[in-house]
Amino acid sequence: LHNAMNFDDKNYHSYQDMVDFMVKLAEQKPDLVQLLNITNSFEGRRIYGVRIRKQAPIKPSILVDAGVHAREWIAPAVALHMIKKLVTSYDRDPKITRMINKFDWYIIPQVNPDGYEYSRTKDRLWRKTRSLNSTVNKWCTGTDANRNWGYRWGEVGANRSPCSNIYAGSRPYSEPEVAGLKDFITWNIPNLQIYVSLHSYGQLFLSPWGYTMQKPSNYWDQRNAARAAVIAMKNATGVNYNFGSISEIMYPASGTSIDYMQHRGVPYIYGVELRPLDSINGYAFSLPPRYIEPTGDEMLAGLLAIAEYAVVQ
Ligand code: ING
Ligand code: ZN
Repeated sequence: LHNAMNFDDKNYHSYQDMVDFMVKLAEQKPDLVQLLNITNSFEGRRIYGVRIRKQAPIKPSILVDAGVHAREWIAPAVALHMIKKLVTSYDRDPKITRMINKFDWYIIPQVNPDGYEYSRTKDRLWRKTRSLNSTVNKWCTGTDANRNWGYRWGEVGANRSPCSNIYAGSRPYSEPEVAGLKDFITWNIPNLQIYVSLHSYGQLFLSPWGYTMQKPSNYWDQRNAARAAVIAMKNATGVNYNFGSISEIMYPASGTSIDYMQHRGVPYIYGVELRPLDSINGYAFSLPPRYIEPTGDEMLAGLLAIAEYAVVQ
């Protein structure tokens, strides 16, 4: 890849291609894009992200992560599409320019590269990390990276068996990907205002809590921001998204990054289930590449609406 602007963001890519894009982009646009070295995966891959910031001083932050679950390919593809669109639209699109001037954007498109490569080459429906387990079930590999966070770890909607697809891990932060991401956020992302974790599928905006049916005190504020996002998404492409708390409209789940961020006091937190709506057309996790652009465009419109809402509050 000689020019990051030639990156084909309308197709799915190997992890190495994603990294090449981010490295090249940061090289070509140093005043707008900085490469972030997050941590290393279990198998030793380096996990990168980008920060989109137009000059100091430090502003409030937005964090987007994707790829937590290996088989949900649309999530990293959408994150990469958004990176490219944000960068190419700066000083062209007034809304995007304004929100880059108001926030520092941290986007980490692939936080589970081991699982992703395994899904690409061995088992398309792989979900977890690829860490080796040392218990009696040591022939079962991997931990659910969205059950491995330390707040209310392993309480509900998580499993203690390494053979489960929702295995919580041997202890909180047993996964280097999760521990490294948590440390990076703690030490390197100041004043985090908006956190969005991209998953698929179901077309849902999910807010805390996952571990309980109870609603956090800022539930209605989060709900109002999500309503603005859902309207913006509909205006962008005609798509329909629904909103609710994780435990309420999906299923109880503890040890998620969403609950961790809520516990830390981040004001706007969403787990997003991207397209498709359901599996009746047979796509499920294998959404054809022609959907990357509209799914990315509507997600960016939703994010910009949340950012706008947070600025006004
Ligand atoms: N669903 C999520 C899961 O981890 C979720 C639900 C999403 C929970 C975001 C918390 C945050 O089970 C998928 N599709 O993985
Ligand atoms: Zn997921």
